[in-house]
Amino acid sequence: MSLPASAATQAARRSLSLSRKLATRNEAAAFAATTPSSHQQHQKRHHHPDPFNPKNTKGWKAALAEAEIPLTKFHEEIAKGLELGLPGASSITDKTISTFSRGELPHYAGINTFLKAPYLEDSKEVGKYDVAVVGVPFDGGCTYRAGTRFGPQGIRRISALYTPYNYEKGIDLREQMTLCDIGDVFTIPANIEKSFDQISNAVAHIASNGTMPIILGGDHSIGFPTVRGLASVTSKNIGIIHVDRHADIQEKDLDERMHTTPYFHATNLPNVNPKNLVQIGIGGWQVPRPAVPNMISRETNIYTMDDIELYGIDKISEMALDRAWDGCDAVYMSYDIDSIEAAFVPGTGWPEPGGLLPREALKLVGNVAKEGLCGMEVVEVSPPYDHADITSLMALRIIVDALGAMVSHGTLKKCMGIFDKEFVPI
Ligand SMILES: [Mn+2]
Repeated sequence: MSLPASAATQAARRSLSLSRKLATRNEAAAFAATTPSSHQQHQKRHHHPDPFNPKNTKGWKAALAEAEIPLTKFHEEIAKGLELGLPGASSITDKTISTFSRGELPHYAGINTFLKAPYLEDSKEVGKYDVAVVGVPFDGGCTYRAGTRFGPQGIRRISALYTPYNYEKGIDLREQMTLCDIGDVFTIPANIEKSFDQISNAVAHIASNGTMPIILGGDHSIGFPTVRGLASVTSKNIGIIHVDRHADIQEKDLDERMHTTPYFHATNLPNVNPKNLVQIGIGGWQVPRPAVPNMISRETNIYTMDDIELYGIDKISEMALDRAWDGCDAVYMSYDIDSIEAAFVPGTGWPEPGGLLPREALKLVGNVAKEGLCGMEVVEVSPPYDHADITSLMALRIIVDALGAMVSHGTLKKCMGIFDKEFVPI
């Protein structure tokens, strides 16, 4: 009896596959006979210092540090999840799993708050938390590609990927600080000035409660109202570390206070001195010429990528901290995602090749944040232009690395005492 055509084809394929495997095995055996065994190869290598104690590596020390971090909040989260989300099915062996996902796990599930932090519906309760994440979905200040109104959603969405634990730093944000997501500011798409007022009020409200605002932009025009909000509730001076490819210090652009203008207006505030404005990464073919005379007349501190290459990240960080903190009681960090090499951050409004590499950016952020911040923003993430969430992921990483640096160095609360003035809404 002859086989049907399709069965014959399958049999032929199986036979061909078997002969290929046999040929591969024979080749592998012949190769093994002519080369030293892996054991012999290993003996010839001298890659490690001698004498070498593997337990002296940072990798090993980080592993040991994990045992020192409590698991209290993790267990509380599990208990709450079982109470509110009901116990899991009887067939599930792991009894920490609930029916409805209510905590960190699984990472692909749940409502997308930032890092699965609790959503703070009642904004009046923000003072209960060390840090509040607030979205500013606004792209009315964009002068080329728009889309940053979706920045907060993009960053929150990819934040579901992260745990609160960082291996090298030996910290766990869930255990060592309190974080909430207060949601988004109600911005007005067609009105820059009304949106600015809303943003200043939101930021001033959070800070005046002693809680550090972490702002998810939005285009960089929000860099003025965020600082204005902070400055309105303190009698102290605030320095700004501004990481960007663009100077963002012209008075107006297209006749309005667009995303090319925040540091002209921020440094007009009585307690924000332009001599404490440090601008890092500036350069390329997109810095508008009207910005330049303002940088000179106000004597801001300007470091180009060439300066960074010449001095190195650690030295530039020291120089930046020195200038930003001089005569100030707190420092605010404004991080424009376009300061990073364009290949890593396609989802942004004005991509410019030649910027920081991700590892340089993270090192800089850690160095700056470890001295303490009174708040920070990450701006110009435009998810409609992003690929595989990489720009949002980079923005997320900058935020959690800044928080991690402050937790590691015990500086999370350092600047929050400056907010000594009553919040009077605009
Ligand atoms: Mn920029």
